[in-house]
Amino acid sequence: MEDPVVQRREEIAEIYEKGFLALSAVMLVAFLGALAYAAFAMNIELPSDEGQLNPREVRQTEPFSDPGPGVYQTGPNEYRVVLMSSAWRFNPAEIEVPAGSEVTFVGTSADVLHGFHIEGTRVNVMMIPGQVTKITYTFREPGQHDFVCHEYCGIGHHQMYGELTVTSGGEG
Ligand SMILES: [Cu+2]
Repeated sequence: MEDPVVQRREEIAEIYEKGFLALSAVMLVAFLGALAYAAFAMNIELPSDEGQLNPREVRQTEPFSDPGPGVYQTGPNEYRVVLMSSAWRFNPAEIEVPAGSEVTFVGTSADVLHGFHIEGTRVNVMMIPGQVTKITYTFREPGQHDFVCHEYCGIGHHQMYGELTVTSGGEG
């Protein structure tokens, strides 16, 4: 016959164990739910890996050689910005798109590590030498957004900024 005190302790331990197992399951579902909400409802996504290139030959490599840095319309409401970061400027430093545009930024660095952050948006990526970064964002409201380099890149870092203008001009 087992000691009733020991038996009671084992029963209590089992209740706690089941409780914590249930709590772990609930938290797992809650965290997965939060992740799904961020990804689908809030449209938060990670910048995607567009491939690598030889950092010494950025200016001879597509799309940075051809068509080269700039803003290109790719569809009725779609734009592609080929963005070159180098000490200490962005090319292009001025970007203009109409409201409602889905803009895909394809960028890299021609020298050292830079950052690219468009204030007021979730566009916030690193520009890594040898790495091509891609991120897509839809600008719904007309307005102006400054964009800055947010990775310290040398003595001219504070001058490394640009401006993105979302014009009200047409949803077309
Ligand atoms: Cu910088």
